[in-house]
Amino acid sequence: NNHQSPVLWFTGLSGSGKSTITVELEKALFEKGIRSYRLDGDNIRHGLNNNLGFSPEDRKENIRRIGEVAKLLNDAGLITLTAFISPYREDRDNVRNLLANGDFIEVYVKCSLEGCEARDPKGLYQKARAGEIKGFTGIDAPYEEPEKPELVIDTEDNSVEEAVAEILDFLKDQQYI
Ligand code: GGZ
Repeated sequence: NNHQSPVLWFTGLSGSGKSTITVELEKALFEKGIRSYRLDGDNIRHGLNNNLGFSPEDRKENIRRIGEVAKLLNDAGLITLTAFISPYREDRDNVRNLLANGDFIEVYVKCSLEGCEARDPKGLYQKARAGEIKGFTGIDAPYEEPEKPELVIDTEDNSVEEAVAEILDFLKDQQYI
């Protein structure tokens, strides 16, 4: 085990499966006796970032603060899992550069807009299509795909279990666990 703990930065559209995968990954790591910490909308957007909305500026600030928190958790030696759309390439790259030791693992949770919209677990796409939510990612706000992610997880055709297994394999290959 040659590495410091990584930050696994999950990015992808709403409904792509980021939260579900990170919850299950955290459980799988816990069962192996590995401590991790998960940052997501529930503990960040409702707390630290409860003054931020979804304008481009606010999303940028959202990601900047999450990057700083991830750095602190990483310094404390925890595997850190973050589950945010993080739609802008530049903002993700800024976090990558903040973690200068190279332990930023960009995980692209890939699912087509059609696929995410068909799931629509919270009915948000429907609201966005109806114009009840403005600036919704994928509808009338951009999502910039990662160009060189360390890992691509296709959730269009794969189960959550398969996704978790793939990430665990990657972490083993890279000698993180
Ligand atoms: C995208 C929105 C929006 C808009 C509310 N656009 O499926 P969800 O509900 O649980 O995930 C989405 C979440 C996105 O927050 P993030 O902090 O991940 O976004 S970002 O990284 O861009 O800052 C969705 C909900 O918040 N949501 N309005 N306009 N998603």
